[in-house]
Amino acid sequence: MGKNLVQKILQAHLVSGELKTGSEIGISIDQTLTQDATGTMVYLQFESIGIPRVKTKLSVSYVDHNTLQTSLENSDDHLYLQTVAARYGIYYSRPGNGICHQVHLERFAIPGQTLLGSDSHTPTCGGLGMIAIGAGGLDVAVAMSGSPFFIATPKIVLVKLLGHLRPWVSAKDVILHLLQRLTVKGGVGKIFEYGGPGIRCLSIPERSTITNMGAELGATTSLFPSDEISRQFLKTQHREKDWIEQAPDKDAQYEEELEVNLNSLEPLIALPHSPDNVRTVKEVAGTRLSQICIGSCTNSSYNDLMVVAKILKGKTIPPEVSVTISPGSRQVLENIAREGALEDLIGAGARVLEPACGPCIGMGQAPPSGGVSLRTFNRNFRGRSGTPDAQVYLASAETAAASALTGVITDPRELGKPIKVKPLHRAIIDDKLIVPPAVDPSKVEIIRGPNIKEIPKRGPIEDTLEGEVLIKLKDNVSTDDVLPAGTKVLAFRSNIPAISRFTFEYVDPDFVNRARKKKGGFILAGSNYGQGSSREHAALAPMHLGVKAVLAKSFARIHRVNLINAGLLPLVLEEEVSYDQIDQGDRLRLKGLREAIKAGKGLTVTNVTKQKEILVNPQLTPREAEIILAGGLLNHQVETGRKLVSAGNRKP
Ligand code: MIC
Ligand code: SF4
Repeated sequence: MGKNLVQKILQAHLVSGELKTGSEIGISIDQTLTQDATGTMVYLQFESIGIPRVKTKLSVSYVDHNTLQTSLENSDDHLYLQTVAARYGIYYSRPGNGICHQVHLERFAIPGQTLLGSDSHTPTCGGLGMIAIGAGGLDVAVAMSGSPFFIATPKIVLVKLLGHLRPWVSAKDVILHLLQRLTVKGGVGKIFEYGGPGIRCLSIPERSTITNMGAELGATTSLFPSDEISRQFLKTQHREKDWIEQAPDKDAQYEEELEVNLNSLEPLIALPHSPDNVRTVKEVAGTRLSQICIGSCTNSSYNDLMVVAKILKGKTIPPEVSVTISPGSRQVLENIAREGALEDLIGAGARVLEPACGPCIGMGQAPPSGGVSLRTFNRNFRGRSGTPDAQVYLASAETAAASALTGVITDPRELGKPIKVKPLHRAIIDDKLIVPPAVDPSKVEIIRGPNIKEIPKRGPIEDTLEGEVLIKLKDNVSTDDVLPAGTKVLAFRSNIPAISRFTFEYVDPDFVNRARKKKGGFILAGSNYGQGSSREHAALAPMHLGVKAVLAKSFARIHRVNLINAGLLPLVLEEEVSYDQIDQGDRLRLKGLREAIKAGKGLTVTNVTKQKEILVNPQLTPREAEIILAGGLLNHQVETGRKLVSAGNRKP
């Protein structure tokens, strides 16, 4: 039986387990990436594992989320990241060099390899034929120490693209179409492998727009084959030597197949407040905008910005709307400058920001109260922009640029004749802001400012957990809801005690006080709890506030693992009705936990207040059960290391 591409790459990296949907496998990781907002935790955790140098083929640390250095906390974090990278064999991409996913795609991605990143949009590099997976920071730290990454084998879905995109319709519309069809839960437990003749009309940055936003489907990752188009892309990057063909067998099998006829797509837009709330641009055309933001790891490539520049050239942006442009990388900025496009953008009145995440993570450009913002980004969760009552829409660079001319949502097809951008043949390559690791690590002093605090750890899990339900949440609660981003909060990513003050800030401002007063308790949620960002702070902060376990109808993949890694039990409600039988303030009790976890059994929660028994299941693999029993992955790693040493077989 022929193999699909996902199976081929996974098989080549398989360290343990069997490629059978649902069963746990361990895969070796070739490359890792981190960004500053998750990276400080990753490196603190890596240091506590106690390995002298990373064991991956390549590890890169990016600073792209909080580049503003609005306070000493940020600057101190950056200094820590730079020095810790130099010491442990990690490349360091300095602030201003660009967004991790865009830079990684340009400078480091290699078809057929595996990449693990402490950011949920790591699948961006799947556009170049990598298995690129987003994970919590601790998983990345562990992968850097040479241990495999464990995951339940996902279901492999073929997305067959047919036909050609029509003028003014772009890759963003392909993924918005899939979000409309499948929803933000539609990709959970799946990998999307793209194929079919339609892939030939998509450049690598366009493919990467699609794989990037596969994260919004909840997918483990998404990937395209590596073909002639990939070779051309790598040639443009002066790294043709990294090209290798990657394709499924001719008779490859898939567990599920979908077809998308590219010819039938039209410009689409996600309405507030979810990336799957998709309509045609036509349906909402005319909506007045106060702001347009172009950029983010989804749509900030050379091609995206060239299209925008050509649309804006010689025109003036109306005064009612503020337009910002964040190039994906310094390379993109230098190349659009060479082509004269930067001048066109500035000339039209756009504000050109530095190559970084910027407004996407709420670092500036919060819309006015009740303002409407159109963004080429990938997430529009309520409050993420920094303005709780802002209305954020997501669309392509073409739609954003057409709307920048009118100040209202505008279908780009109204611009008439399509625009052609000459493909970049040889990019200006300038890696000055990528600092290689130190040749002599012993000479590197790791600098730790006062904002770098130790990572809190939980002790081994108790046999009985008891407490109140501190909060009852609905479906699709995101990690932005659990722990928001933005200028106020991001500075404390290396300081869990300080950042935990913001837990559920926008959802329930009283949560932190209540959690402290009640000395911890439980969280109850609906389905897909913890979707979105990979920030492990969304597990560590509640843990720090005394949360003992989370009960939910279902969990998003990365957050579930982050909870386990932090030593918190993710408990799936066995029956839908149980959700209605628990209210905020109810007292819950779980007994005989350790035995039940060891035995891999389900558990009964007693709702002491309502006198009801509720069935839950932690659904742990044997390895995850060990982690929970040890009180989290760090404790578990140390224990495993100790066992290896005492058995006299510690690997060098
Ligand atoms: C995001 O887009 O939500 C982020 C900010 O990049 C996060 C990571 C973080 O919270 O630091 C992600 O996608 O994982
Ligand atoms: Fe940065 Fe936004 Fe991409 Fe997250 S989604 S990595 S914040 S640009």
